[in-house]
Amino acid sequence: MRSTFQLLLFISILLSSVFVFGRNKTLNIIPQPTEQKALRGSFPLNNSTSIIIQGSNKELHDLAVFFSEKIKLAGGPALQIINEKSETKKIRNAIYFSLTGADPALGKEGYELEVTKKGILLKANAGNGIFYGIQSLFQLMPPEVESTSNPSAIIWQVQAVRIKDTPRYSYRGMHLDCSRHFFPVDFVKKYIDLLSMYKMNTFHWHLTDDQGWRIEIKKYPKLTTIGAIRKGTQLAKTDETDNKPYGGFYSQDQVKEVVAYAAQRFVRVMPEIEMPGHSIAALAAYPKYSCRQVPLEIRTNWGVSDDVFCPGNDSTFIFIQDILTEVIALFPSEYIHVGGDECPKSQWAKCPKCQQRMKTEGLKNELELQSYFIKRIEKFLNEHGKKLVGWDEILEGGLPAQAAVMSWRGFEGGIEAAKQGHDVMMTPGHYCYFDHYQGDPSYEPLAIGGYTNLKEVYSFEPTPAELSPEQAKHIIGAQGNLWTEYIETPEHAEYMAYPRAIALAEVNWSTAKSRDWEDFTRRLKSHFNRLSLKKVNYAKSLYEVAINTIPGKDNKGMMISLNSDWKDMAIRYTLDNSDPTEKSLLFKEAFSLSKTSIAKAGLFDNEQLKSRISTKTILIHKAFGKPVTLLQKYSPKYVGHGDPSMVDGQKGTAAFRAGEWQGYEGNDLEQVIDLGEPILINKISAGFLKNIYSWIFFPVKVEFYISQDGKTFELAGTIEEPLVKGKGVDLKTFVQDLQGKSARYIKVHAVNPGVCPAWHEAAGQPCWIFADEIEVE
Ligand code: TNX
Repeated sequence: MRSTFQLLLFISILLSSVFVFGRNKTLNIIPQPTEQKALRGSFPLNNSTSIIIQGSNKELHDLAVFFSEKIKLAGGPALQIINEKSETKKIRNAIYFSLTGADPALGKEGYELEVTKKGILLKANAGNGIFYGIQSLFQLMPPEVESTSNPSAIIWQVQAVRIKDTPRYSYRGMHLDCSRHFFPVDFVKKYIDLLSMYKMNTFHWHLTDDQGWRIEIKKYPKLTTIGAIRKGTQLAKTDETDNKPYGGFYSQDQVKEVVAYAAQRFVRVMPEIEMPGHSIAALAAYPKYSCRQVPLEIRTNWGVSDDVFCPGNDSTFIFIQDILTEVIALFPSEYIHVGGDECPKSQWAKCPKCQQRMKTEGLKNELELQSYFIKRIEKFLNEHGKKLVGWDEILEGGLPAQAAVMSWRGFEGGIEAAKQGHDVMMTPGHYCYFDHYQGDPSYEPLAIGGYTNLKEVYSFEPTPAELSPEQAKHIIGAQGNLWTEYIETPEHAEYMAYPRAIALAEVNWSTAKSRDWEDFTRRLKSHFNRLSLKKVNYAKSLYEVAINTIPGKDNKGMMISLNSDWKDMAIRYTLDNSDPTEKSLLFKEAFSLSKTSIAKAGLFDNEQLKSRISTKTILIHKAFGKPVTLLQKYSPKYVGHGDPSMVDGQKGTAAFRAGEWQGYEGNDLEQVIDLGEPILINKISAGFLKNIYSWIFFPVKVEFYISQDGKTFELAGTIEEPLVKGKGVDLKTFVQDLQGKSARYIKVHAVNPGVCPAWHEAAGQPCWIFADEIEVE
């Protein structure tokens, strides 16, 4: 009896949990609201639906216009806006926006939303909350609300739901570097619009750097007539330049337009004017504010310059303050970002005026001089009602009293600043640098380096556990950074920012407890549809299929394996260099190959290709999958595919971080392969990469040996490769002809050049050699 009862109880608990779970699965809002409950049915929108706003509140009226315009633009019904004084009026076929009655605990940005079959009630304590409620409403509507092309046959309705929502952090930012590459106003607006859709509230506009000054300053016109145009741009990762003049800047009118557009979306625009470093563009226009006071050219390549603003000279501060005066007038943001990062002190150490300044101010070293610089600027900003924000280098030599710190070199700077009682925006490189690769670099466009995939962004916890609750309050939020050295176009910028910015939006808004990767990706799938309709060039890298070779059963030979994180979708592949379709072979388990083939694979959801197509040539040769003995060890930084990497059939490409290459730092590659039995060998070859810019050289010598017993080896040939001065990238296969000699063992010894030559920027540092495959035919 008792057990039957328990069973029934168990089943009913199970059913109820399935029911709740199932219901939640119908809601796709990102970022995940604090509390939400799906209700039955939906609220239909039609031409007689009205938006009723409380009283004659101008802000609410503007929000109602914003809401109705977007629906109209998407081809939806034209909603009427009615000013309604009485707050108790019954809602019938109406959407009610109200600034009274919301839970005060929701603060300025929170909101309460109830959508039933009969009507919609959206309450908040301020316009910010109403705006975020509106964003949730859009996400409860068909995705076509993001379209601008009048889609037909859409049933315009809003899913019924009850929501109470408020953000975890008050600072939710995205940054865009418009100096390294310039982005047109229309794109900047689209970028801001996207931020606001995901309830982010800060656009960090990086307007000046060594490669271009991008904001009109009326008092100093040369900042843009000279400072906005560079002679050329570095080509990929080389020392070469395209020699094409490159420029662009925002006029003050355009800045105002962007600021107003953002304000309408409750996004603050925080400008960044870089100082004392990263200031070559300004100094090229006005060299007298540098220590050396010699003519300078705007940088055409990336990196850090030794010439920086001279704090020994009072006129430098007058110049900067004049600039900031115009900036302050343009940006209502309480925060003004002054950079402060990566400022070499070598010129200051040599500059008599700087040394004099240090004496009169009693500064012990150049770090304190940097701190003096930032503090002096902070004083000026504070006097004008603004707060200074700087990268975490502003901690060095002492933080200014009120400054907020953006922690980018990891968490440490942020932790230290929070302990000192300063507000902190967390933006550690590993999680927040969207200029990093987000997928296998062999398929991705060239990026600055690093690797930060969507899942890593989603796993980011901005508040370090070691802070006390009081200190933790100073972590005011997180930001994604988009540095654009290698990002030239709006399409590419969108590709790098999305969907990673969406993951970060949820990190910033939703409770840490509610974060759930599976559920996030489920919701994200529906957002991809919205992004497509909005013509956002988002990356599909998360769906990529990895093509690999793995050791076979009992460690014998190697098999081909195809992998993806998406168990509910199908991997289909071909081996004949054709693109896979919904009819191609379905991957079930690792398989073997008898001849060299080009494998292509894609991820399919209901017959639809979701991913980019992955391609890999698998080389099948006589050493493929044979046991290897490593006489010298590769670096843990570039392991390739581990010990069997040289015989796993996989070649590398120029993308040296892609994981195919095995790297040796300062030492040689030396490996013995056991072919299992004596065989006739025609050729042995070994593939290497050169990328001198990245300290990777060809071996100076490759020796090929053969042996019958694996103990005594006979030298079968040597190939020498003189080290020539240059900066190129190249791949080379070193081939040794053996003319049918018989052997069971082979040994390859590739000799590392040792240390980088005198002409190299890393002279004296260990050279790398990179190898991908040893082939035997
Ligand atoms: C470091 S982040 C920089 C930028 C570069 C970026 C590239 C920071 C404060 N400084 O100047 O663009 O790395 O990832």
